Amino acid sequence: PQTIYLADYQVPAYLVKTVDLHFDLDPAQTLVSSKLEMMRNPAGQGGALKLDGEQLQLHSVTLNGQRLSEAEYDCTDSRLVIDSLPDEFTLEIVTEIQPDQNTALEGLYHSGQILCTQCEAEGFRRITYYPDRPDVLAVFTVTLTADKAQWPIMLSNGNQVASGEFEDGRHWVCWHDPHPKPAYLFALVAGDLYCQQDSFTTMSGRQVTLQIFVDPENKAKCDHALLSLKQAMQWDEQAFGREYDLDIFMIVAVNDFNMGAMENKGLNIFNAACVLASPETATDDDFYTIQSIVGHEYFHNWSGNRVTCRDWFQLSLKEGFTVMRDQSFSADLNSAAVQRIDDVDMLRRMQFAEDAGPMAHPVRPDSYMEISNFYTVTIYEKGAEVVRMLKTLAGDAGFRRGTDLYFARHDGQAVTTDDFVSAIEEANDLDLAQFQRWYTQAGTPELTVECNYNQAEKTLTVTLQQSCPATPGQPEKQPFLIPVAVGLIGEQGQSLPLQLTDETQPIDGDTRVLLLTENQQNFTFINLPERPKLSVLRGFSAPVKLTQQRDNAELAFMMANDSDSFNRWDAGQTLFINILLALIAEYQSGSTLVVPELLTDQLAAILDNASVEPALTARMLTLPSENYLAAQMAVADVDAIHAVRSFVKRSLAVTLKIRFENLYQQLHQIKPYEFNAADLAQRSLKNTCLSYLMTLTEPVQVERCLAQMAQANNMTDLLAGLRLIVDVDGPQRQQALESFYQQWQHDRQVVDKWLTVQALSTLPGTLTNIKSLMQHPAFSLKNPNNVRALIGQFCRNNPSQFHARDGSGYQFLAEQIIALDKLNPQVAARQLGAFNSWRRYNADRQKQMQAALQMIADKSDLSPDVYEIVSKYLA
Ligand code: B3K
Ligand code: ZN
Repeated sequence: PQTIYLADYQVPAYLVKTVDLHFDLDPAQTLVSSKLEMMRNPAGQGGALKLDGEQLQLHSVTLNGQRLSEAEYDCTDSRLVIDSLPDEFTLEIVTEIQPDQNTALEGLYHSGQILCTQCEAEGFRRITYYPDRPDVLAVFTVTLTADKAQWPIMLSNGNQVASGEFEDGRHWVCWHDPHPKPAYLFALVAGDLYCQQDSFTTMSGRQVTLQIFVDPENKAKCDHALLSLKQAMQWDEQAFGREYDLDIFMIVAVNDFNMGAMENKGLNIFNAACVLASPETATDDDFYTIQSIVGHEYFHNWSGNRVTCRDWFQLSLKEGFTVMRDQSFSADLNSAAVQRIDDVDMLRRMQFAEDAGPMAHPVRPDSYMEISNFYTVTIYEKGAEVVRMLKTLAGDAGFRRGTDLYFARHDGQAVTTDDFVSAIEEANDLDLAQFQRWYTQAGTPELTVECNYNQAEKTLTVTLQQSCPATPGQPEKQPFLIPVAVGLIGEQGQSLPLQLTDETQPIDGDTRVLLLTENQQNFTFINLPERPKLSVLRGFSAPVKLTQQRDNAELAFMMANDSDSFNRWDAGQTLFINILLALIAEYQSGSTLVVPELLTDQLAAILDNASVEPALTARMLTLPSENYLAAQMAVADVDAIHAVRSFVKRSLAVTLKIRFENLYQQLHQIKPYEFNAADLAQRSLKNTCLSYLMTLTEPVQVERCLAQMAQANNMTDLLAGLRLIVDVDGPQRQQALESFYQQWQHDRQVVDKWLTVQALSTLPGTLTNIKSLMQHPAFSLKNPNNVRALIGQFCRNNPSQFHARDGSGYQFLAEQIIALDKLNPQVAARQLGAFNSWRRYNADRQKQMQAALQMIADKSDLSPDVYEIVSKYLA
């Protein structure tokens, strides 16, 4: 495969004014006729017309009404090239495709009883020959024809403008999308679908029809997504002044989908798991995720569709910004504090690992082999952090001025991240030249903080230092512009005034942002009669790794007293990590382990105050994951981490048993399910208590867990119980799994959860069980949700089993990737992520992982997707 470079970007040689597509739909063979009104791009370099195409059977090419002979064009595996064209012309191309054979789930494919498309990033070229690049925008008209009985519903982008029937039982529907768009936003859907309808009145008083299309069996699972959609539409009007721009907005749920969802103009297509919900079948986390993904895809209508990307190196222009928008939406609708904690937790676990590994790349990469590999946590989540920092720098009102300018200036255009930054810059009179390094330099900056208090002068000097480790292709880094939000806390836990040298008075408020621009800088706070404690990087004001010398007592103090809820949680996490790492060292040297009293006391205090902020309390009680602990060690010791983390959790449960039991009882109320912040918090804290109690391996706790499952009227409580029971080595385990399956085998979303709980079991024999589950009728390697639920969860989130000493986990993953690559390269390449940190383990495991990677690399006909990642991992 070839490497593509940002530096090679050229404007398109030809533009498409209008596309007129006709589909004669049939899963076995679909005929696609495309009529393109094209013109030479006056700004282009000239030359031949090169259209992209993959896995197409070409039937005919017609230029200005004249059918071309094969000598008049050049057709290869990936291109259709036509020379010596006039400045303006009409090109008609007829191709044939086989949706049934399409297991890659890119282009037009068959999922269950539905025909649907996925075109981002480069799937449209599997439908017809076309300039398949985001900077070619055209007006689409789409006519769909199919057998009416089998395909009564036929959808595409925009508005339905005409329809009719033929005598032979076939019918046709014509859709027109007035907004010029790149091909990656094209979509079509056909099937026998149930439709739930609603409406939304926009801020200017226009009525928009909202429709969700699902398989009839899912008709009771649409309410939450429809509500979320209306919430998103309203939120975008208020928060960003963005109004919807078509008369209809459609969402379709499909069972086979490579990712979460897709923002096709006016016709979002969703992975069924990311849109369908009912209290009996979906957990609180599912409800939460659905709200945020429905929001995310809707927000793309402006950040992505009305203003799109010039090229795929600019992917974070739409993804980073849209994630930042969906995070703000979730924060506004739920708990902002919990949202921030969860977002940062995920960033640190996933993105920091990516940034520290062989696939590290900047938010705006400068090269790639396969663009599908760059839909990463760096592009999405770090990209969102970068936009969030822009908001911190510009202030709330200034950021809004900037985004207003961006949308107004670039509406209908395909632009770059530079254009985005320029709009924020110009609307606020800022200089963001140095800030741009967040887009161009990969790696997680390391921020070191030191405080020196001068009693005589009553000053506190804060020394901030930054550095950034080398990443592939970037040995040296320039300093970043890092916004560091800080506060000062007195002995009594009170906020202290924030006044820097040369300032005549302290600023208002208890938090201020220091701008670190150099490798090292001092900031001196004055008028401080007592020695303050520094609360730094409040709200996680920048995506950096923080080093600050703080002993356990200081961390405990901050955990109890910091007015910034994120930093209270973070102090607790740091305390956990310090204690766990110290115990891991003792475990490695064979010493007896003792959990420090200070930790038990802290948790006791948290439990005693649980009613104040129950959702936050649940987070405060959650130990850092095994993978995250592994990332904190020079050489990750899987077995020690697992043993020590389990030991600490159990010891805490032993000491605090009464408190956990009382709190559990207090929170365990049977009432009708509702998705609201208070109930979510209650269930989350209750199930956290249960997870501690279950480490005690007492029959009474197992009874408690089984009783909760038996009484549960919602999936949150049922699944929380099942997760814990699968780690109990006894007959209850098998019984619980069997009865769960009996009850829910008809429901794909629930069956995937059933696969996942088994994939995450820490009992011996998990891998053997997974292998036999792969033979179960509920599992198919062709279904991405099945693969992620079983194989993906095992390899990524069950480290003590995946990293088994005999290498069986690695061997298993390599075999699955090789098999998957033949079916679905994108899903195969994703699974490689479990090997991302392979060089961080001990020599034995490194050797085994390397062998597994080599076994994949040795295959001759790898997809570009798998080839790129495997070769970068081994480099
Ligand atoms: N834009 C899509 C992702 C497409 C992935 C293509 N491999 C979903 C989203 O980010 O909203
Ligand atoms: Zn997106």
